[in-house]
Amino acid sequence: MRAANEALIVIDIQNDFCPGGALAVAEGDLIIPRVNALLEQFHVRVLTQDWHPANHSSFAANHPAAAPFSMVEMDYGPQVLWPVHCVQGTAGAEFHSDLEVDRADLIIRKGFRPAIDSYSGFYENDRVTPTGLDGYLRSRGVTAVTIVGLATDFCVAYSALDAVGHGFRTTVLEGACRAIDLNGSLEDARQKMLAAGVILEP
Ligand code: VGL
Ligand code: ZN
Repeated sequence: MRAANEALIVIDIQNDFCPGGALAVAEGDLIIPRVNALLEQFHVRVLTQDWHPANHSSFAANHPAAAPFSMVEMDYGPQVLWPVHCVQGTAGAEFHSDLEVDRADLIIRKGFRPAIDSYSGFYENDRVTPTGLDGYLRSRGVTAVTIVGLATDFCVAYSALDAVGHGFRTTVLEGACRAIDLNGSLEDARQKMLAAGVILEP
């Protein structure tokens, strides 16, 4: 087992991010056996779940004439417009059936405010609205986090940058993640994580 001060944070292993899903990440399902094994090794285990209302502002379908994967300017800055995904209560928003969800201590849902997207498990994309994860980890005595899941260049990277910014020793296991890789976003995210002091391990 890992030390009691270490948490595993598993990002968004949901049907819509796996092959066949609405915003499928290539090989997204291949990481699940390793993630299940990791869940056995940590005392503190958190899952995040992308959880959008149907009228969510990150969906291209909710912007007239906007194409999926185009950019838009929100009140809080630039935002990618995504295909409709992870709508609350739908099969696409459920965790992949192979993920050992029962091993989780806490499930953090994010992206439920129609006007703000939320990539990070810690903060919404306005960078000021917290999810409560920081307080949960601190109250359980966590000082180091290991982050895995989908997608490396969006929700994993944003979560890792927030974690390291809040003083957690932060490791991303890249082999237990898969990326969307939109216009070089994977390499961009890797460089930002390295510059911020996130430890990238295979
Ligand atoms: C994600 C795009 C939109 C992710 C979530 O989990 O990386 N990406 N919503
Ligand atoms: Zn989303």
